[in-house]
Amino acid sequence: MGFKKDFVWGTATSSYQIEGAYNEDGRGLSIWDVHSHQPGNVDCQHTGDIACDHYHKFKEDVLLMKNLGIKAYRFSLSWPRIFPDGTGKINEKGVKFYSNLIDELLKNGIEPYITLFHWDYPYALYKKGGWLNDDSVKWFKEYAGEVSRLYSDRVKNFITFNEPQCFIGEGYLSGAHAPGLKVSYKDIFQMCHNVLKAHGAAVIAIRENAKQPVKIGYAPTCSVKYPASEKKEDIDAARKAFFDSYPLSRSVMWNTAWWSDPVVLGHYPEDGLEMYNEYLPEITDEDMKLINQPIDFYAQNIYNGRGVRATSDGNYEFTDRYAGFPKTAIQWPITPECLRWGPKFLYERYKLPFYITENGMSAHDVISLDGKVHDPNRIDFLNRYLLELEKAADEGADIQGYFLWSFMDNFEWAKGYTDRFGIVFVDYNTQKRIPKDSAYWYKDWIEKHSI
Ligand code: IFM
Repeated sequence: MGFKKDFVWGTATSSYQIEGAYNEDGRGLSIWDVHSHQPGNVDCQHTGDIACDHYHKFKEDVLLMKNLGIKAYRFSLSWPRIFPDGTGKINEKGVKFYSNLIDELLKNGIEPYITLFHWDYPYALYKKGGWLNDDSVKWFKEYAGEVSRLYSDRVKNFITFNEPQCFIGEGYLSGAHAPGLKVSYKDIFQMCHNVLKAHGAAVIAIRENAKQPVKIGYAPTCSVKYPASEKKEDIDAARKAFFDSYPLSRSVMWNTAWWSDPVVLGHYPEDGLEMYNEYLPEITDEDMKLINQPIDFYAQNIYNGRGVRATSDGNYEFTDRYAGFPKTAIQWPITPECLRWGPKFLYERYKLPFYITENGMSAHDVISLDGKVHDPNRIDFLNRYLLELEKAADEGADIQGYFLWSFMDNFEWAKGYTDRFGIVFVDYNTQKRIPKDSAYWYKDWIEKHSI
């Protein structure tokens, strides 16, 4: 069976990580500009001021994508580039930039997938309380409606949020990401609820303003729980572990069900409601109706996972990673099984057409003496992961597409430019792009798996 004939083979990036031009053409500040300019927040005091200079080099980048056989491109919009103050007055030059990018993609036969929010929150709105302010729902709705009005004549696929787990968990609980705060659980759960409401409001606004039928999705992240064996009891244990709500002691924001059940099923998971009860805001039926807007696809960013086995008392435990367990340069474990079991479990639960909206690895890439960038570890990673994804498709999950993270090396948030996730190497001194061996491998893979 394998992948569908019209499977969407893409790559992904995000605005702050690649665009640069942080203060050009009327762009407003985002919380990441302010955060990265504050000494001590990002490795080596790197900032996204210039990044990959994609703002100026987008035509070259799109051409490179085309030459590498990439069929679809998932990118995010910088909200403050369009609305410098987050709401109100629109920045025409910012609007034009994305319009030109979309035209360039379409001209080169590449399908655009827009993500509305990938973490670069307008600083002006942050100063008004950001996600903690109940008006944040209305602000995001205004932005989403405008994006739809501006681009839905040419763009058919929209994603509301990228990884709410991270921008709330890392931004406001661990403080590792912008805006670098550690707030109370009460505030955290209020923000979660507002983000989910903002998702629903955005879905409504996108549809209301769409110039043609559009497809709308949502892209959270997770750590997949996969079974330690093919035994039924281990599979059941892994499924349960995957969707169980995390206790407060365990990186609580990394919940899968907490972030996705309300969106797709219309309710928060019971175990979470019980565990977090004392910190929860008022949750009304009207809120849940808003959050539970029909969406067209479910997306998930998946990088790794954890093995789970059933225990004799009917519970489960995590399997140990053996000494020398493979890992990427950023120290994430390499667990290809997550691309089989993650999509299977998620499809089974949410029953929506499914996309992998991010997957890939960071490696210690260098330009070799022959002028090329050899990244055999990334090729091996991609090969193993995609073979597992194919198994999920064979086993019945309706998988529509895969977006490799990332098209090119970029600003890896608190790690600055020290980690390279791209299949295209970026020399930050010269802004030269060099496709790595993995880019040619992916090209070949796409060719073999397309009609
Ligand atoms: O670079 C990030 C991306 O912005 C969100 N998902 C994970 C990637 C790698 O850390």
